[in-house]
Amino acid sequence: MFNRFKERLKGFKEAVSSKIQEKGEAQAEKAEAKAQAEERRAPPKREEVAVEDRVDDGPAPENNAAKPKWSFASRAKSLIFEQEVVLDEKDLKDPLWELEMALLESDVALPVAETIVASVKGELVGKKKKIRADTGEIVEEALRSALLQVLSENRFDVDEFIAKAEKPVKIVFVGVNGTGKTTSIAKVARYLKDRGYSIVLAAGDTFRAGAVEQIEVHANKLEVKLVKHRDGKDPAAVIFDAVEYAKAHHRDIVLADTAGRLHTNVNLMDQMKKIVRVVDPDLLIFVDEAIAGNDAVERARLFNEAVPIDGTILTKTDADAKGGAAISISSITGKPVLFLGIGQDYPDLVKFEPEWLLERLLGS
Ligand SMILES: Nc1nc2c(ncn2[C@@H]2O[C@H](COP(=O)(O)OP(=O)(O)O)[C@@H](O)[C@H]2O)c(=O)[nH]1
Ligand SMILES: [Mg+2]
Repeated sequence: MFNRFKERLKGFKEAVSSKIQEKGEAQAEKAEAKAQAEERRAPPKREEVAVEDRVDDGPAPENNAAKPKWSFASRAKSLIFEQEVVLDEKDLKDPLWELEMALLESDVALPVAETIVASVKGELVGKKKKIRADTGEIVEEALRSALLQVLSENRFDVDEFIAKAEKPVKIVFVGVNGTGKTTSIAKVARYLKDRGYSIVLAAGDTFRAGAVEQIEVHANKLEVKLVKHRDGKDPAAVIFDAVEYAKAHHRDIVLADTAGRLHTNVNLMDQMKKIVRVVDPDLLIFVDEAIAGNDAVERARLFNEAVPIDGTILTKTDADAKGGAAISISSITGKPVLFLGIGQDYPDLVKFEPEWLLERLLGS
């Protein structure tokens, strides 16, 4: 997961480390030159001559058996690594450019990349660092806090929302074809069933041949009710009926499938608006795949403009090397990510938690 992202971030981390090293060495050289100049001015007494300066010609005389003292020069040398380096804006210019490129190449949306870079910069400028200490640590910490900030925007607890909402809770899933809507509905059905809720599925994809059969297979496997129309072509009517069924039978949650559609298809976008008008969903969830990167984020933005959406599910995160969509989608839409799909089976769904994602983005 996110292998390319991690790979690309390495360049930035190395750039900061070598800057600290470089600056530290320059500082140390100066200190050493100064110490040597002082030593020339006032040479140390006989017993203060450093070990390395003595010629080893046989056993040391009795009076030298005690620990020899270091010369000024070598003492300065040993202090190099204890010296603190302070990073300023100029030092960070190149590394931060490297970071911005890494983020953009990982499909992080431009405004989000800029926010992250600014926040990392704020964390690092003026930071003191001992050059011998692990330089990777401060960089890691700065990245962690910048990403966490972005991922924590629009926080939303879907469990709490569903627990408190009036029943039946109506949840409609929309998005383009093949991104994992139907699979996600089945996963969410399983997730909610495991938490004690009763579920009704609505076969609202009346457009694609085989779509009703596909969701029917899931309904049977999960042992939940499916509402479908034999020959109906109106998804709004199917979903409306599913809601009526849930009300009549005191079911907790309706999960409605819909046909895949592109935001450019005016008829299908109008159909989606009609569904929203007729059904008035409690949650309109946009589903897209993490591997689509920038495209997924752009589609989310356009769907949100058209309807608007309440949140997203990002699927196929398990197959995503870049991470950009997962980092950007909430920030760009202003809507929370509710779940991440991490595989093809029912349990391969995780409730979105910034910390969980952060571990996978930065962890090994
Ligand atoms: N690896 C992986 N595959 C997924 C995930 N979610 C869905 N898929 C696969 O994506 C394909 C399309 O899924 P489907 O639910 O039919 O998409 P829909 O057209 O949006 O309803 C199927 O082969 C799913 O198994 C996921 O989180 N990870
Ligand atoms: Mg489908």
